[in-house]
Amino acid sequence: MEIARVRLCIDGQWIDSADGVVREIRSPFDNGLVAQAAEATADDVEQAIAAARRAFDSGPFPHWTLEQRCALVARVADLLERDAQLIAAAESADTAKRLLEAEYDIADVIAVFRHFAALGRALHERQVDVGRPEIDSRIVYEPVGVCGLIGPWNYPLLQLAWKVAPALVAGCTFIMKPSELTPSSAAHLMRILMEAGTPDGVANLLLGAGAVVGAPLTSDPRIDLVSFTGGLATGKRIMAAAAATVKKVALELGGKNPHIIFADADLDAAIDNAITAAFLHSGQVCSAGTRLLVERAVHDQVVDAIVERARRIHLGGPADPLTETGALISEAHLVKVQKYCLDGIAEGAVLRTGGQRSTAPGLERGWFFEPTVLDNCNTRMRCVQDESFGPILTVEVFDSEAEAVALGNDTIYGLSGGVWTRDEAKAQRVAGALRHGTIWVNDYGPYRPEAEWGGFKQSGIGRELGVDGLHEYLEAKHIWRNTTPARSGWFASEGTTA
Ligand code: TXE
Repeated sequence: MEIARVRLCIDGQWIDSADGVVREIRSPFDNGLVAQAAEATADDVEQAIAAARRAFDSGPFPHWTLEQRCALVARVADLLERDAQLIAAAESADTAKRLLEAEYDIADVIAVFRHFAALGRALHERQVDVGRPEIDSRIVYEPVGVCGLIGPWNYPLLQLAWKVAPALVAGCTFIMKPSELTPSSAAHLMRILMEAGTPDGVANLLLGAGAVVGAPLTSDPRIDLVSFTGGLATGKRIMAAAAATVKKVALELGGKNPHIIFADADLDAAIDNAITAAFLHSGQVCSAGTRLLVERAVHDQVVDAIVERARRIHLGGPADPLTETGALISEAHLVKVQKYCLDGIAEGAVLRTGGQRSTAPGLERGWFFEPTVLDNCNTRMRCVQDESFGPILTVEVFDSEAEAVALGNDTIYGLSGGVWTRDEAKAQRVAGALRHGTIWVNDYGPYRPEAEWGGFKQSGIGRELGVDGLHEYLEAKHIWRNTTPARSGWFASEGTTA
């Protein structure tokens, strides 16, 4: 296989890093080399921030009309469609997710660009009726400015697309930094942005470690907004760093998502969805349904069925047509997932299946972890409270609707949750009472570019997608124009001043 060379792109130029250092990107499936990525230095970061600032302050882009920007974003969607296969293959190689899954993800990326192009066309200034005919009072929308867009490794291009597409429609300039583990698809996006006609400096690509490349994007005074998807600990650091210059922050920090099954549910569908919710992409999904809350009366039936099916999930590499889910992203992540499992058992959880690294034939060199079910859990356990981001499903039982809601909300996170019941009124009550950003009723997992995505509580700040996902990148400005200027008359008139 040809080893891809991934470079930085600053001010319209593809470059190696200032000191020529390269990071090896290795497949989580077999540790084989899949790409070599330029590792940006502090000097490269400086150049990129300066380029994005220049492009915003004095380049041609700020003079583009909204219609032109939307046309650009629509062109990007077309080009992504043309190269979808190539990009999916690159992303599958970096992440070791099966090719089919990567293809779905790229289709979603394209849909995101199309959504924001259409949404932008519908963006209008707003007239405010102040009750005085001589006053023209308008709310207009302007770009926030220069943005630092920092992405994770689980859905590398999709998570960046949620940021890049609205930033462009809004008229912002930006520096994107994908995870250092998965840089390849972002480089394809950068190539396409340039081909679509994005002016130099508007979009810039930096690659490399969070501490050296990501951190300056969160503290540099020339950056106006930082949008970040990743872990809670990093999110807190970013928010603190951004505070020094009061940057706008948009944070998506994962979740610990309750998946509630009542005894009156369609159990066949609920069990099947519970398995997908927990083990899709080996649990490396911010909205994974990793906390199963099951009504006591059906606990044994539900958990036995999940355990039996979890044992049969086919782990494999990206090219294996039998693969149902793949490897964890890295050895370090595997160690962390294993620890959550062991800690859970030490705290009293009952291991029903899985619980260890899989070294089945063909998987020995990869970071595979067996789909795991921990029964007899409670909210005091770390494996229930912390996001393990691995294929670990924890099970808690409840006896009443109130208890299900209380358990579902007993988490610092608030990203998503699911509820299964045939009782419509109960479903509505529970959906209303759960403090999470997305609730699925008798379903789990679908999201739409047209619908806002984001978290309550410590799952983050702000929303991506939908309408709000564009407004993150816009400043609302109120322009008040008096068509018949007159004296204010507040202070004493000339005739009466001393
Ligand atoms: O994420 P990090 P990690 C969760 C999941 C996972 C945990 C840690 O629970 O186990 O996070 O994963 C960049 N300033 N999620 O360590 O560190 C980094 O280079 C600026 C949830 O991989 O958050 C990468 O580009 N940037 C999640 C990005 O932040 C910094 C998806 C994410 O890395 C930085 C992934 C810094 N100081 C993990 N430090 C979700 N919400 O979907 C790191 N980065």
